[in-house]
Amino acid sequence: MIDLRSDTVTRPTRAMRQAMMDAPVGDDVFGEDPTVNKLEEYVAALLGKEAAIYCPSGTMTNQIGVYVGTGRGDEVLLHEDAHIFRYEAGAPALLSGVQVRPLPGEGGIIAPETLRAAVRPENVHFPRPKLLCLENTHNVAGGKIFPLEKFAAVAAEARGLGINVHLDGARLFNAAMATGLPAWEWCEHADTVSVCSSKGLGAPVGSLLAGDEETIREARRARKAFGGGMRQAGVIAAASLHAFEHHIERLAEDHERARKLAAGLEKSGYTVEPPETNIVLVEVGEAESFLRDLAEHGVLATPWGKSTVRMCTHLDICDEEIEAAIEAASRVAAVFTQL
Ligand code: TLP
Repeated sequence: MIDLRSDTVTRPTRAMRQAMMDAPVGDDVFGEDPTVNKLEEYVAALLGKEAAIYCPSGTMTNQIGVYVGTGRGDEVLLHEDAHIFRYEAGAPALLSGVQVRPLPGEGGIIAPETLRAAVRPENVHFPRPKLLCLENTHNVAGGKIFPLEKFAAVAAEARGLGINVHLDGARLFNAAMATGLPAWEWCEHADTVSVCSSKGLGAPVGSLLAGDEETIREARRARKAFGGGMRQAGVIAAASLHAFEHHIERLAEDHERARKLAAGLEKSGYTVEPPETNIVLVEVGEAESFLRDLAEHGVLATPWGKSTVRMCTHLDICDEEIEAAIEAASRVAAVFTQL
């Protein structure tokens, strides 16, 4: 099967498994795992932040970001298609007791004026707006990049309004590779940043939350309370460290393959948005039946609405598989046009 459902489906490479085998370990709840400590320092430096904390998932790093950036009853402003709003099981309400305020915006981008209009003044009736969550690249929008100037502008607006900024950077390095800008340039405009090693970077597990030292100290308490304190976690942290050290540059290959895939699908008659990174959104008529037929031709993708499917390129997809996926989709299209 050619698995384009997500860039989370990758399996650890041989070199990554070797790094896991060789990792020195200790009890990370005691702060004694040398591999976890090294990973946290490495990622903090990569993002230009004072400190970082290693967690099992991007959901956990996002939710700890929400928790440390708010108090009970506060309001979190985010895009209506944000992962934190759509795909994290209601965790802001469940874990932090906050209200979320979804905002509109083309391509996952929130404009400064949209934020300004949504923020209400101090009044006994209103929740206090405390945190703005931004996402780069934007998953639901199809791996769209949040352009740096627009990101800086809305973050500056938030700061002017006394609102902290959290960046869901599950695919921040895709944005960095696609633009040629270093990841820390976006992070400068955020108080907390979540990055994942388990998406395009190809690790089996692991995300980090970065911020200033005081915030990350608080995040350590939250991680323990949320059940994310791990012991000899160096075994898995080694995979993440390997991913950050060796798999960032190669994201450019995924982007190139996404462009090839989009071009091939378009040639076969599908409507495709030109991808900016590694996510391709395809209009297919009826998503469910298309996916069933596509699977019969050996290709998996994800439904992304009634008539849209998502295909992701990643570490485990090579050029031949892109060709084969295009061929499979064109066969499905041919059957459609015969009906
Ligand atoms: N995204 C997954 C699904 O949950 C939709 C995927 O297949 O794309 N932020 C963003 C922007 C994400 O795309 C994801 C995962 C997460 C956070 C959560 O990461 P995990 O799965 O590690 O909790």
